[in-house]
Amino acid sequence: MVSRRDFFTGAAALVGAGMVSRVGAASLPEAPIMEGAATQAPLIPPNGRPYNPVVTLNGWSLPWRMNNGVKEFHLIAEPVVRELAPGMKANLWGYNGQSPGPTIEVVEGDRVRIFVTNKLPEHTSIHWHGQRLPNGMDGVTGLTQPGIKPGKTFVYEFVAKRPGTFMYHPHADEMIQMAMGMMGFWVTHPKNRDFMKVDRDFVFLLSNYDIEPGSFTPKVNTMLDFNLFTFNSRVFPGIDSMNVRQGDKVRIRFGNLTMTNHPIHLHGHEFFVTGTDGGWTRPESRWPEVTTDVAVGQMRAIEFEATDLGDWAFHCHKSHHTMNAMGHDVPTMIGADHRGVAQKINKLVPDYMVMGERGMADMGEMEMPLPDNTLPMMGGQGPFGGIEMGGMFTVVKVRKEQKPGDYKDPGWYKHPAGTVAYEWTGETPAPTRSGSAGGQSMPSANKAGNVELTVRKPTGHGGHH
Ligand SMILES: [Cu+2]
Repeated sequence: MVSRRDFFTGAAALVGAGMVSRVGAASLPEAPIMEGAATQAPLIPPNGRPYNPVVTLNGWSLPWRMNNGVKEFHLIAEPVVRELAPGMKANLWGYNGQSPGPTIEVVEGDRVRIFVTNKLPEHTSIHWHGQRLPNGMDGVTGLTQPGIKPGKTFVYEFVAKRPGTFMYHPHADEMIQMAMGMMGFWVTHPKNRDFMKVDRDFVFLLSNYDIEPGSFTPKVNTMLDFNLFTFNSRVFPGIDSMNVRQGDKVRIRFGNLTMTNHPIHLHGHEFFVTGTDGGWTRPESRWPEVTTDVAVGQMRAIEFEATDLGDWAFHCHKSHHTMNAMGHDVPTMIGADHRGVAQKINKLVPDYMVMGERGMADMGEMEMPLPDNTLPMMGGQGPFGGIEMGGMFTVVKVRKEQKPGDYKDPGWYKHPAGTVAYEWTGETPAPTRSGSAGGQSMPSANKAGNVELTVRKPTGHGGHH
């Protein structure tokens, strides 16, 4: 906290330098508002200790005001309209115009003062998840502070002691406020700019929503059965690609504020988990992975060298988390013949169609009339057709020509001739099956025809998380 003595000497120094008026010094810092969901260029620090800025996927970093050596930020908790992907908007709660709120970037040892103005219809607070700070700055309503009432502004102040990866979120009516999208990323950069240096450093949060097709506002009492799984409150094909130069050392940091775990998977490269909620991992503790699970409330930083050119998928490996809302509660129809039924219903309902009797791949391209303000269950067009993904899916684009510091989308990868899977156009003889028991190490207990399976996906709730 600022002592009385510090305050008066600080104010005198400011007036003396003629930089900021007495009124200015006592006033709130500006609260910039972001209007779109596009990934913004990294924020190059205009003052303070230098650092290598991060890039927030479909997000931005909050500018600050330097006041007597203190970095001052202003967050506005407020209702926002967030575009989840082109074609779908959601009424969420967030900070400074978007959900999630802006990323806050500071340097180890910085004194940080954050003004939080509440424009929500109920009280709130901000908890600085993972930080070392005075207990009274921890942001837990009722336990360490009273709630910030609507229309009021509170001030948090502490020294960012530990470099690493953090998040912020309310600790007041928490289930509702997080279900509405209130959260943000925080990076404390190391004082030594060369420590753990990388060429690209991407960050985002994982969040989930339950928004019925055709509606705009999340159902806030949902506990497990969410139908939209997002990277930074965006779903594929609305999530920007992460564009890097071949040979770049790439770091991707993510924090999980959904209500379930997510096995995050990268194609074409192995990575190491170099950071967790508690700090950087020791080099001798690391092992190579292509998937790492991030539990609720956890953060992970992964690093890899982008050696191989191409468009590499990066996604949650729970397949229902790479689908948008329509993918839930649809019974399995594979193998069922609906022709007769469909014909009969068609007489009554001309547009009637049956979903998924040859698998669900048709759904990616199907031109079924959708309710307003919803997304196809799976979508996104790639250079070879429908990508058939939604939710937590994006692409890491590795290019030779991508200039250092250039984050622009280079378009789809142009594969060298002879390096793409292709169709076999020769004869396709019937496969040879082993008919005799002696041909196998174990004779099969049930020959085809002996067993009948009737499988149907449960339609009730609570099954998927
Ligand atoms: Cu997932």
